[in-house]
Amino acid sequence: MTGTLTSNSAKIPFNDRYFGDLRATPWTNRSPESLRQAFRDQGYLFLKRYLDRGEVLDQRSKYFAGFPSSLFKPGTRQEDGIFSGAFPTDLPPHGASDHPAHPFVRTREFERFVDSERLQFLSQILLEHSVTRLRRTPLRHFVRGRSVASRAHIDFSYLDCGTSELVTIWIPIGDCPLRAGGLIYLEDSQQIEFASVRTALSSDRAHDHRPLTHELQELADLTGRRWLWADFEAGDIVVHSPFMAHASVNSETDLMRVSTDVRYARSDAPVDPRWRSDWSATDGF
Ligand SMILES: O=C(O)CCC(=O)C(=O)O
Repeated sequence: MTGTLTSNSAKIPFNDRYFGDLRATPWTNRSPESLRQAFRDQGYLFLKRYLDRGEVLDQRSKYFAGFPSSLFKPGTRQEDGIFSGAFPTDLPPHGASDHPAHPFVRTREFERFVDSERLQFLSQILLEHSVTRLRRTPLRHFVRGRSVASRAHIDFSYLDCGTSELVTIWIPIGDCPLRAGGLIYLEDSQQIEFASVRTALSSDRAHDHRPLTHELQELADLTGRRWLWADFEAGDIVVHSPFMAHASVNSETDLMRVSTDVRYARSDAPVDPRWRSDWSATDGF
C-alpha cells in the first residue's frame, strides 16, 4: 500500500494506518448461525464469487448498451465499459428520467437480477425471517476525472422512516479494483454511536445531515479505525449492516465503476415509504 487516495475533494494516505483488508468470508458449507455470527461481529460479509460472474457481466453489458459510443475508449468493446476520458456533452444528469440508468433499473432483466433467489436466501439467513426487497435500487456509475464518490455514511440515516431490520447488498457490476472507485468500510463501525461523533466532523454538505463527512482521514483519526478495502471482481458481493459506515474513493482508472445496492428487510417490518418506488437520481432520497 503506497500513495494517496482521494474521495470527493479530500485526500487520505493509502497506508497501514488508514487501510486494512476487507476479509473475504468463507461461505460454502457454512452454517446459517456461523454466517450470522460473522455478520454481527464484523458488520459485513464479503462473499467472493457469490453471484455468477457471467450474469453480472451481462448486466454490465446491457447497461452500457444504452450509451453513445463516444463514452468508450476507441478500440475497446462497449460492453467492457472502458472510459474514453470524455463524457458525452449531451448526456442527461446521471439517473434522471432520460439517462440510461433510469430505464435500466426498470428492466425485467435487472429486476430478476436483484430479486435473485441467492440474494433472498442470504438475507433470510441473516435476518432469520422471510424477506422483501426494497424496490428502490440505486445504480451508481463513477468515472475518472470527476472527483465524485460516496461520502462516509451509515445506511440507516437514509432509511430512518422504517425498520432497521434490513441488510444492504452491495454489488459491483463488473470488476472494481480499489482505484476504480471501490467501496470501503470503516472497521467495526457498526459498534460506534455516531450521534456524538458527527458533531466533530467536517462536512462539505452543511445542508444535509445524512452523510457523516467527506473527510475519510478525519473520520479514521477521530474513531481510531481503519478503512477496509478490496479489489472486487464481478460476482463478489458485500452484505452490510445499516449501521456500518462506508464510503468510496474517486475513480482513477479507465475501467468505469458501476454498482448497485440492494436492500432486503424482514417481510413483517414497516418499510421506509421513500424506498417503495423505483430509484431515480432525482427522487431526492
Ligand atoms: O456504491 C456506493 O458508492 C455507495 C453504496 C452504498 O452506500 C451502499 O451500498 O449502501
